[in-house]
Amino acid sequence: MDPAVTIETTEKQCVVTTETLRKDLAEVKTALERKTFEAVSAEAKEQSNLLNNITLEIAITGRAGAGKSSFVNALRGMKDHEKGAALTGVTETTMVPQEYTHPAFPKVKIWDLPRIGTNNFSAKEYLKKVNFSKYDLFIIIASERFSIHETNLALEIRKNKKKFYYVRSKVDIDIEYYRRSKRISVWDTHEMLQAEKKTLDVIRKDSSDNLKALGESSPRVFLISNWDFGRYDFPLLQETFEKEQDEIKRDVLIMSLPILTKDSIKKKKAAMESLIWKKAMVSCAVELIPLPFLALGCDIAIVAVTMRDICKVFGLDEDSLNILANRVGKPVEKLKSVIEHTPSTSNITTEFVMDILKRSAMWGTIRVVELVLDFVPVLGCLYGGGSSFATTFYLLKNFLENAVKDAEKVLAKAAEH
Ligand SMILES: Nc1nc2c(ncn2[C@@H]2O[C@H](COP(=O)(O)OP(=O)(O)OP(=O)(O)O)[C@@H](O)[C@H]2O)c(=O)[nH]1
Ligand SMILES: [Mg+2]
Repeated sequence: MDPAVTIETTEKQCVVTTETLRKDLAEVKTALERKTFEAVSAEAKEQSNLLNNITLEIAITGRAGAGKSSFVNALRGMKDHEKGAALTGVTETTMVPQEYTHPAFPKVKIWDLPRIGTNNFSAKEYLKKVNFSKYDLFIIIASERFSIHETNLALEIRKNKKKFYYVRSKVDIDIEYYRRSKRISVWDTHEMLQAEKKTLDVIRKDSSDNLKALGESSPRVFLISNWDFGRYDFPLLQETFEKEQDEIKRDVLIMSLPILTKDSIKKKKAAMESLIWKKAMVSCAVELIPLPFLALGCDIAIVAVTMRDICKVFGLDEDSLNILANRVGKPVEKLKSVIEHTPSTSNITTEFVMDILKRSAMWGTIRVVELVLDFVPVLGCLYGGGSSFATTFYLLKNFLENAVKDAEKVLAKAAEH
């Protein structure tokens, strides 16, 4: 029989079996098999604070009225006209890139760039003016056919070895136009789905042919609606730019994009799992606070900060909940009512973590440590012979599992009619 150890990290229990532990620690084990303990510790230290250290700058560009500012808002999970949102439907031209920081992670920035294709437009000059080298990726957005301005810009971006993605916005308008022209009732689900598929197929082929005619050999175009961001090709676009970023930036991207589907929660969970073993290594390597009642130490402040980051990543902090409530037009209290396990971020203090640790003093920690060391013996080099690592790891892991459950419930509540 697989030995199961129950540890009580909060009111909820976390059951650790040999099998779950092997899954939980697979990544750290592989890292330690491939590199020295010192190299893995150093990397863990560098990467453990990626949400506060790594910058991610996304540039949105396109012609007048293409939907640039609306895309900026949708990426930030915001509604147009919300306080702090990018202004949409404006007629005045700005020649300066507008910076919008992510509501929860200030190192993630989305840039609303000036319009392209205005008088005497030169892609080279434009990129110089907007200081192109600082962006990690460009979104080139058009609400109609792509023109020579978009392809010239893409060519120039490619020359400068940066990534770009063609996005065709406002597909909801095309679908609605088709529906009306064919007199399809909105209540006829089957016909509606057909109408949607037909319209998207036509736009896809048309955009692709149009870009080929302009010299793009194998164009990729993502069809989206800024008004229904989780639908159409946005999930595919998200997946594509995640795949094409380096590992670190990819994790920042996954952690910071808004939760639109259950799949985004799954991806965020995987990214956070990869982060918490690094946090656990760091937490027992620096500024140790000895905890006599547990005969071990771990950096309580790191644990508290990580718990707050988990809340932000899963949209469970106050600001994210307010933004979501606004987006879906529901009182924030309604969304909060389904959160069962995750405390409000303002309550996640070092005292809060201490309290959990104190209450957990009688856990089966020793058995867990034995299991951990059995699987990854080298963790015994860490402070406390691995016990600090196991404590921090399972404390955070349990918090993460609960946050995932709460995020799923909030998503379901937000989608309720
Ligand atoms: N139906 C629909 N309308 C959209 C969509 N995206 C943007 N719009 C609307 O299109 C208009 C222009 O959108 P903006 O986001 O302001 O476009 P922009 O590219 O920032 O425009 P400028 O900054 O003026 O060049 C606004 O009225 C938006 O509400 C979309 O996907 N679907
Ligand atoms: Mg704009």
